[in-house]
Amino acid sequence: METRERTFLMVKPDGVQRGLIGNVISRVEQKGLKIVGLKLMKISQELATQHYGEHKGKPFYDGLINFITSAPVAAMVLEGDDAVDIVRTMIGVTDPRKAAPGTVRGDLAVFMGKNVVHGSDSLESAEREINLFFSKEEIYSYTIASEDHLYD
Ligand code: 3AN
Repeated sequence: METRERTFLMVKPDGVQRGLIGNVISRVEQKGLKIVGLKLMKISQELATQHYGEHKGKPFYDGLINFITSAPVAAMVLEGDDAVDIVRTMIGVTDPRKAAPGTVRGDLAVFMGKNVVHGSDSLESAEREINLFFSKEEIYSYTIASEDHLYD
């Protein structure tokens, strides 16, 4: 028996500007993950520094904060068995040049700083990021019709 998990996925400003929100959402829906939270939002300076705190002091940090606050992002909470690992596999490794074809970054990006999406890298990060970006009222528990056909 797998564990039903929730994870955080965000289409970053480059992805929104390039019209890739629909592409990313289609992949998520077709895979069988349930969207339980979804919104377009502009990330504040404060939220950006909380979200990317682990990178503070790195050479790319200031650029990363400027970039992530520059334009709207599409933020999502996704639910499914092993959702954290599944989404990480679907988005591909950080460097799009090394990301496998078939992944979001492998298919849609060419440059490290503009890699279209962010996805939580562990269950702990997922919980932290979901709480940073979403209030309890913005997350919905519901059944999707296809659920019986996705799991045993
Ligand atoms: P991921 O998004 O795959 O979890 P992280 O958390 O290591 O990767 O990095 C967060 C973001 O910081 C990346 N998505 C990327 O935009 C940027 N980044 C990471 N490493 C570099 C780097 N060496 N040069 C430029 N940007 C980077």
